[in-house]
Amino acid sequence: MGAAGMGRTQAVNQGPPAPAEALARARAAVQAAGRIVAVTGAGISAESGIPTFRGAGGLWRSFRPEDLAAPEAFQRDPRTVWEWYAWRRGLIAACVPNPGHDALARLALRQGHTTIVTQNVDGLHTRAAEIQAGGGDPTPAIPVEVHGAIDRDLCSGCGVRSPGSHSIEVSSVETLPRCVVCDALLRPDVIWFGEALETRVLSQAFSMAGQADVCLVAGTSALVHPAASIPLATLEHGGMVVEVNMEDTPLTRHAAISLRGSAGALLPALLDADDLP
Ligand code: BV8
Ligand code: ZN
Repeated sequence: MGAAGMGRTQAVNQGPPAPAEALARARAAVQAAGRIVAVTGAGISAESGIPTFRGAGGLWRSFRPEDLAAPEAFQRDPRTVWEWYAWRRGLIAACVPNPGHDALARLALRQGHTTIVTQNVDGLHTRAAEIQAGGGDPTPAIPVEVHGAIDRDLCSGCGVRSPGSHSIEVSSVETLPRCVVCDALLRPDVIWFGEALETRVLSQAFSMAGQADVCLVAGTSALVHPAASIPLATLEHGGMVVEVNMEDTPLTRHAAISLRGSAGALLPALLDADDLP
């Protein structure tokens, strides 16, 4: 039982059950696949209690992403940006991986040729990898984090990275965290809108997708580029896209199979080996 078995996970409307025939076809494709790349978005963390960006009650429903997740916003008003990220850090710290994260981690640990690529910055895939590895080597299930990690700090001056603190005083600019090396303001180590993704990380994600037989896309609106194009690399290589989402996305028309339902319910049904207890 993953941590989700011990922690609280969020019951979400799982929508109508995915047709058994589509699920069986997707299961067969995954089992026959030599190489698999999973690309995840905020939807896979919804059942852990982390609001998505664009859905109802989402993180960005109340303001535009450019208002906070952008270098200009940090330049203009670092205090408000830190207030939002400190709040998100606190929220995430109280959440645990859910059965969707756990099933992906078990597949990667079992199957050996599975790469998890995530747009999420919440670190839940890493926590699921460590829990599911049960003291063994979690590395095969550690994700490629294309948008960075919210629990790491990055110096806005000299680029030094450090573990993010959970007790940031956001009452004034003067109390915001500063770099011990150059005294510039620290920022969360995430990729903001208008910022380039790390070339090495992005090339790794596209290269793995370009070698995959199946790209399993779970919980993303497929609106944010260049991450949204990663699954297309699998198609160009002759592989197939299998989508898990509560609704249609721009990727749905590219998917050989698109399963409607929640990642927390569908991924264990799709991925867990037959002989799992
Ligand atoms: C770049 C980190 C170039 C920060 C994030 C026009 C103007 C300006 C820019 C652009 C433009 N057009 C395109 C761009 C580029 C822009 C972009 O794509 N904008 C979009 C909005 C149009 N991209 C960029 O700016 C990127 N950089 O292009 O740089 C460049 C090149 C060289 C030199 C300089 C610059 C940088 C993009 C990265 C932005 N950072 N996050 C933070 O988190 O605070 S993006 C943010 O969105 C998150 O990372 C998130 O993961 C990502 C994608 O969102 P989703 O994960 O898909 O989440 P969403 O809420 O949208 O959807 C959830 C889905 O889950 C839904 O489909 C829902 O149905 C489903 N769901 C819900 N519950 C469940 C579920 N599914 C299954 N089970 C459930 N239970
Ligand atoms: Zn510095």
